[in-house]
Amino acid sequence: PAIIQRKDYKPFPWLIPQTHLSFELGLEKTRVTATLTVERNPEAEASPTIRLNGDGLKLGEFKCDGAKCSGHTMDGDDLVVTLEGDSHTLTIVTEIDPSQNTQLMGLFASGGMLCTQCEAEGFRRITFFPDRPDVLSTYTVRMSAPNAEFPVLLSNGNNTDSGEGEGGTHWAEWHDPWPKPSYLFALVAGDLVANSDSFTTMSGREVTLNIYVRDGDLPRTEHAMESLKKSMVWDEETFGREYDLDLFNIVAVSDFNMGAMENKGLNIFNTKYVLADPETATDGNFDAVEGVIAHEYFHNWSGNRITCRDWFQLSLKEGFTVLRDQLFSQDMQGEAVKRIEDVRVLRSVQFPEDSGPLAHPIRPDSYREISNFYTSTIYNKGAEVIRMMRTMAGPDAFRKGTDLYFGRHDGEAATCEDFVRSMEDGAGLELEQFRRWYSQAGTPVVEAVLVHDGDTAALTLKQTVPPTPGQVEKQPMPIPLRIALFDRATATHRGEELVMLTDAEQTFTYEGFAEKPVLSINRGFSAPVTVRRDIPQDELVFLAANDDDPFARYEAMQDLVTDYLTQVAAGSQDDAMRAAIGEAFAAIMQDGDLEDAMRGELMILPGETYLAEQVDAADPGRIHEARQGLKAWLGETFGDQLRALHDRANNVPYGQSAEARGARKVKTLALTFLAAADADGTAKRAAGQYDAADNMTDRQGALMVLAGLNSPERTARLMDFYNRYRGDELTIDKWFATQAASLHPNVIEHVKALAEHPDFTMRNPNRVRSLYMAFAANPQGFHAPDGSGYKLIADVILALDPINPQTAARFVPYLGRFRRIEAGRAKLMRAELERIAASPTLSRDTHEQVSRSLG
Ligand code: B3K
Ligand code: ZN
Repeated sequence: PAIIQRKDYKPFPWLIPQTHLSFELGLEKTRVTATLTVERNPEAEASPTIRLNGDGLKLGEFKCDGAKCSGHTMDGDDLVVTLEGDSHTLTIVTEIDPSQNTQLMGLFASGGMLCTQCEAEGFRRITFFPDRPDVLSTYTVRMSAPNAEFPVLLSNGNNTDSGEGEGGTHWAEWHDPWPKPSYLFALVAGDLVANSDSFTTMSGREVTLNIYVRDGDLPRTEHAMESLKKSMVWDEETFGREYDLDLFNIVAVSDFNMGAMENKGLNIFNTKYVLADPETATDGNFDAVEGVIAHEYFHNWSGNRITCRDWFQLSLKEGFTVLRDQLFSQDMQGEAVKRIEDVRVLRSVQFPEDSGPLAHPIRPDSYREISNFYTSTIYNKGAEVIRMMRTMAGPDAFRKGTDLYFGRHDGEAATCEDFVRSMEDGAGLELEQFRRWYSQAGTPVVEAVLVHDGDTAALTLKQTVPPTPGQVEKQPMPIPLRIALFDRATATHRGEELVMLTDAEQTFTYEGFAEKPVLSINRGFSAPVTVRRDIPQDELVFLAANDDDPFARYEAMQDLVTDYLTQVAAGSQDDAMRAAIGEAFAAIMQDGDLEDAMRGELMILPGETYLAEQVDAADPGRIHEARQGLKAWLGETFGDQLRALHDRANNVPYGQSAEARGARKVKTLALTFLAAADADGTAKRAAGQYDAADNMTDRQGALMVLAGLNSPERTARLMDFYNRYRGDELTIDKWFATQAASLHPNVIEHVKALAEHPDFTMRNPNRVRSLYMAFAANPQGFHAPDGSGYKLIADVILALDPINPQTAARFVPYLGRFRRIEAGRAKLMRAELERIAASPTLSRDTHEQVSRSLG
């Protein structure tokens, strides 16, 4: 299959000022008539033909300027038309069957409704079109459909007209005044009800807001509506961005490949990121709804008003929009905890990606299937790179930079380079060397050594950027590190400073330290790097207790535990170190100044994937045992304190206050430590939490703990959960995921049995992810020493690939990590990848991921 290269970009030779689409909608048969006005693009090299992309489409009628035309041929899936004049009108008829569209790209059916997903290349499954983000067109859409089945007809922009048709049909016309690329087109037809509200923008425009769901789901839409209104105010206040249509629609659908989609004026969401109430949604779900609603809304400027020139620029909209949603959530929920959560995701997903065979820069140089590049690197590392610019500039200058970017490129399909230049001109940054963050892959490693002599402290920083596929040699990156030097006696410092490490090695000196200070570095996680600091254990303990930067405090605790666990996994047990961890842990549990939300963060042990990343040839089995061993020891040693913590938190009534949310977090966390130490006693305690629960956070938390235990309480509560929520898709997803993610020794058998459950289906991505992604991310099941976990996931990939290649390909990275795993398991993982590769009918998606993984 063809490799697309960033350096080959050429502007499209034609403009498409107007796109008129007419749909005769039906679940099994939809007829699409596209009428395009085309004109030569004066800024592109002239071409005698126009290439209209298609994917699996059959051309029905085709006309040029209203007449039959012979000057067109099929080239593979594309339609290529010879055009003699400077402007023409093309009429194209296609017929599609949404009910057979299991890929969920283009126009597809979900629970009796019809909806679209066009990013990145789904529009070409609806009609022939230059399906690339730099072709902007003004869309007018007419839909007609049977009234009874599809009473609601939606598209982008404004509803301009509607009426009754023949034979029980009706029709609606929509017009979007803002030119957009095809990937932002959307259509929805179905039997839906709306939660309606309104918002007045900063200039006084009244915007109607609707969240469309299936009848019955309406009571679960309030949180999404509140989140939307908060997002709209926040973007006005923080980035000066105002909404630009009179209508903003959101539609929730059950079958969706990802979280949501930012189509202009008509966001389409996975139900998972819309529906939430205390009975069925955890606190994590509430936060995810708020974050994704914000993310898609913010795309209206960072993505829609300014879109991407080509898909290599994807991080231009995604990295920036993730940063915007992170800053929003920090403002809504508290900066410290949100920052820790975001870093945890980065380290457990993006760092492994960046150290493996699929590593790529945030602006890649080539791809075969663009769907494979909606990665944590593009999204999360992309956000970190822009966050560093904000850290270097400060929030006010950063805002000047974004203002300039939005002003300069409004209405354009822009590049990462445009963004960087706006930051240079608007925020006053010098970013020549910084551009390497866009072109070099791999997580930089910074070694920090602090030496004290006389009254001088000298900090030496060395950086290396590891080799990644296709990039062996790396140049030093500019790395902004927020640091502070603590006086141990007073537990204070003289103020934080921002150190810029720009060379391979640099030394920074500080005068006036009679005693050796304690180094706090990369505070707030100011740079997405791995810091290896040569620091005595007692200094980590000191920072874990005293650092005034909450992230740095968390980090000290993580480093302490990481050092200990990697040693244990390597076969050496340091009891003094464990005792030090115990002291720090107890101090955290008892610190009266800490909010529970932060207490919880400090108590969470580093994850197994992260731990595995810290060593060469990781043995997942030993890492798992080491981590469980420490949990058991802590649960045993601090059993009384943990039970007291659980009891205290249990007495806090349900609510959305930070206090109540924090209490729920430490409540279940306390159980996880207790369970590792005392299975029987904790099974009873967890069952008590389950039975008394008046919210999903407590209920699922208790169920999660029980699912890992061999106890009668386990079976009874799993059955209760299923019967209680039977028929409620999102909650039954939790039932599948909780079992697949469990610590139970027989998890593989459980997963295999669940795959046979009548509620399991390969057709619904949420269900597939609930069962199999949860399992693939469960180290003790997935890394079973006999390779049965690998085989299971390989079988899933092979079975899912013909149904939904995009989702199938998302499982490949779990197997692709074999180079970082010990030899015995690595061989088994590799063998499964080779088995997949040998399949003659792989999709482009899966084929690309497997062949890159095998390298
Ligand atoms: N832009 C979409 C992602 C589309 C993924 C297509 N495979 C959602 C988002 O990032 O907001
Ligand atoms: Zn996005």
